[in-house]
Formats: sequence, structure tokens, C-alpha cells
Amino acid sequence: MSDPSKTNLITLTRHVFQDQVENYKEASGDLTLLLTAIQLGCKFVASNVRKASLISMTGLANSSNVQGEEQKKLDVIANEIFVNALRSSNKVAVMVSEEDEEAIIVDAQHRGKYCVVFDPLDGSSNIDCGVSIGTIFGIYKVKEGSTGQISDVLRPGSEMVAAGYCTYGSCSTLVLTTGQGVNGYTLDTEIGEFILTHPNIQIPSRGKIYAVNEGNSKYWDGACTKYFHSLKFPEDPKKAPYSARYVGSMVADVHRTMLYGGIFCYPADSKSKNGKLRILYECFPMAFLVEQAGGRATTGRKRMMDVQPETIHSRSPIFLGSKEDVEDIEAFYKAEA
Ligand code: FDP
Repeated sequence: MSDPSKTNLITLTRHVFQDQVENYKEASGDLTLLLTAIQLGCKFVASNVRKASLISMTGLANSSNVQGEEQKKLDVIANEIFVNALRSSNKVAVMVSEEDEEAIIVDAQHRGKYCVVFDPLDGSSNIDCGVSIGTIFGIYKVKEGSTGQISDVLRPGSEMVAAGYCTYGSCSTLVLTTGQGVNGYTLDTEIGEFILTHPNIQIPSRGKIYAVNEGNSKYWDGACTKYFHSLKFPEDPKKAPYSARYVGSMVADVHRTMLYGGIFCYPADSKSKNGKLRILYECFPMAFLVEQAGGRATTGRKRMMDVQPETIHSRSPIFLGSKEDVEDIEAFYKAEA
């Protein structure tokens, strides 16, 4: 008999559909279909990232996005792929992309009941040198009675119904939560399917790695300065200092934190008063995933998922990862209060 692990494959679609049938009796299958559109976007981007240098897709696209950053050709293409796939799924009412200044309200003909907030290609400064990058997404349901408007996405992260990211590195792994834990699915490029490879991801309660842009240390506040110093020069002489790892692509840094534990930080500082990362499509999805994996995510002073975003591109400081590591930075902020 053949090996069932090779023939009875648990694809992402099969797994999510099974979860919906078992855990949400009223589920219509719409979320599964919406996730199929997201998977298509991820597969297309994964394929283009792999051959970007060969087909001249690196470099600038001669335009800048809403944050005033230069857009890469791949950023533009990735955005178009996701917008088209999501619109044609007929499951989406509102889209917010890092690359578009305004939210996209889907026309009545194609409108569904979900809102998707996403960063189609996060970590774009790493594209040209082949370092891991990724896509991040979060999903809300439109509010009762709404046909789709900005207020459907200007909500705390705790109201998201699903979130995930996909890495484009040595392999492509899509990590997803629908609020029942976290699972990771690795793309088998030969059959074009994401296969369950990381069931029920649990972040270790304490790690040994910290990730932060140390180059900003002269701008840090007192809590951050003291916290990072404590990691490098532990008070207890028997304790080893933490290791530093910083890819500079949020998806890659968070993925490592999910699997190995530790802490990923993008603090506010005197140069960037609200930090750098965007609440809706960077901080919330990652906070949702981390909490579902048993970790913690904070602004330093408040649970990340409880933040109310003021605009679709608002930013926030963020610290996420192993529960005990995040509690440590929270204690430093509390002591400063
Ligand atoms: P990038 O600017 O390369 O797109 O929000 C974008 C982001 O990358 C994150 O992926 C990453 O964690 C962060 O910015 C890196 O910022 P710094 O270069 O300031 O460290």
C-alpha cells in the first residue's frame, strides 16, 4: 500500500473547510473561498519573487506609495494580483492595501461580506538582494447591516475573524488563524498547493532571541533603552545574553519568533513617534496570530488587539512574541509610567 502521508494530503483548503464544518455550524463556505483567492495571490507572488531577477522585476517602478516610499515593480504587481483575486472572489466588500492611499469599496456586482486588509509585499527593501519577504493579511466581516464602508475596517484587531502571512524565502509558508489556533502550510511548488506542515503552532513561553533595529537605539525612550540593555547584560551572572537577529522583513522576523520564540520589536522613538509598522495590515494580523499561538502582543502600554485605528494607514509601536519576554517589556513601560 502507498504511504498515506504522501497521498492523503491535508491542503490548506481542505483543512480550513473541515474546520469550518466542524466548528462553525452556520458557515457558508465563503471564508474558504475567500482564502482560495488569497492563496492564489500568494502562489503568484511566490512564483514571481523566485524569478524576479531573471525577468527584470527588481528595481523601482517609478512611483511612490501613500507613505512616500518608492514602490518596487514587484510591490505593484503583487498589489494588482491581490486586488484582482479578491474582487473576483465575490466575497469581499472592502479592501485596504498598503499600496493604495484609499480603501477600495467593491462594486455591488462583486460585493461579499468580508473586508480584507493587506500588505501585498512586506519587507520590500529586501527584494533586490533575495532576502525573505512576505504578504500579510487580516480579515473582518462587514458590520451587521453594512454594505461595506471604511468603518467596517476601522475596528480593533480583536474583531478580526482571520489573519495570516505568507513567507517568500527558502520556501513559501502560509501561516493562518481563523481564531482556533495557528497552522502553517508550506507551498509544494510542483502541485501548486499549500500543504499542512506546521499544525497547531505554539510559541515557546520564553525565547533567547530579540529582533529590533539597533540602529535606532539613540532615539529610544527610557523603557526600551533599559529593556534591551537587560537582554544584553543580564543582572544574573549565570544567565546568557540574548542573541540578536534582525532580517528587516516583518514576516521573516515574526515567522522566526513564532517558531523559535523570543521577541520582535518595532518601538516608537523620538524620530517615529508612532513607530513604523501599520496597525491594520501589519500589527493586527501578527498580534492575532501570536496570541492564537500562546504568545503576547503589546504597544508597550496596551494590548495590541485592543487598539482603535484612527485611519486605515495609522501606525503603532509593537512588541510581540513569547509571553514572558513580552511581559518583561510591559514591566519596563509600567515602571516608567
Ligand atoms: P520595509 O520597509 O522593507 O517594507 O513595514 C515595512 C518593513 O519593511 C517591515 O517589513 C520591517 O519589519 C520594517 O519595515 C523594517 O524597518 P527598518 O528598516 O526601519 O528596520
